[in-house]
Amino acid sequence: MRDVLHVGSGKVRELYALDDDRLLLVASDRISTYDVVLPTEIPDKGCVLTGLSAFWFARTRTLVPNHLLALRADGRSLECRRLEMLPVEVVVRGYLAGSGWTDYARTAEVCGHRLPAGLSESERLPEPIVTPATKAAEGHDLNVTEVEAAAMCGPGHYEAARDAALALYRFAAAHAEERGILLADTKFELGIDDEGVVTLADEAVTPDSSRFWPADDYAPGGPQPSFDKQYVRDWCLASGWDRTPPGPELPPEVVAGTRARYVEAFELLTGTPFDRYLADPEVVLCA
Ligand code: Q0Z
Repeated sequence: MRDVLHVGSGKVRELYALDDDRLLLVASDRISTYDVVLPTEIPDKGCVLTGLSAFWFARTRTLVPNHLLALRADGRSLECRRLEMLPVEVVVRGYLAGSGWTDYARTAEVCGHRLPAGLSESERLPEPIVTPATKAAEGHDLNVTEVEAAAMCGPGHYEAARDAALALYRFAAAHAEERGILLADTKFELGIDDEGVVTLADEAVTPDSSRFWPADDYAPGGPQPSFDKQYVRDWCLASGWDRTPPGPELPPEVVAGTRARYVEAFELLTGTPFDRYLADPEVVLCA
């Protein structure tokens, strides 16, 4: 790209500076599993994730202000306001999965939330909980208590971020459930704008920042299949891969099956045919 400064790389995304006030977030077609980026891309995955983020940003902007300025015609790039990012990620969990389940099984608590005894893996929580994490150690998030998060962000900023995240989760989970997808948990990144307002940033409620479960197959008492990545995970483990880099190349049928699941999640959640999105990405912005 012409005259844009590369300012950061995620595992599967790139960040560029357009000017002092604006950033460009570009989602690639790369896929990671068990924290390893695979050598094979999933065609259109970046467009699916960018379109979903843009869809949620458009629909929640009256609930919580966000950083979206424009969705580019390539369907995979978002122009954003540059914010002062908070030093914690704000995870909202409606179900007990991942590190939430691990911590609960060991201590009956998750990030300082005391939960009822006897819950099983993947069970729905009585109320969603907010479990902040720091982006401290290389790649790996470290769960912290809300008291610790408030100390790191300043209590006013943390409380506003927590309230925003809970409101966003409740909205997105209700929308998704009506369309056959359980939003088990999702991670938000928020920042402060130039007027001091806590603002939603980064990506929003995508399969890369969330656990999406097919509602039809929901069976608490063990881990749930992931809506998007389950084919990839199952195939990788069945291939004998030991979860250390490099990951295996994916065969064409696994690529096609995975792409189809991403596209299905997009279409269920947005109600828009994915081909229409590719032809004119801004269709997802009319709330
Ligand atoms: C997001 C990240 C990515 C690498 C910084 N609106 C914003 N203002 C200031 N900073 C950010 C944002 Cl979104 C910001 N990240 C995460 C995304 C590649 C890192 F695509 N880092």
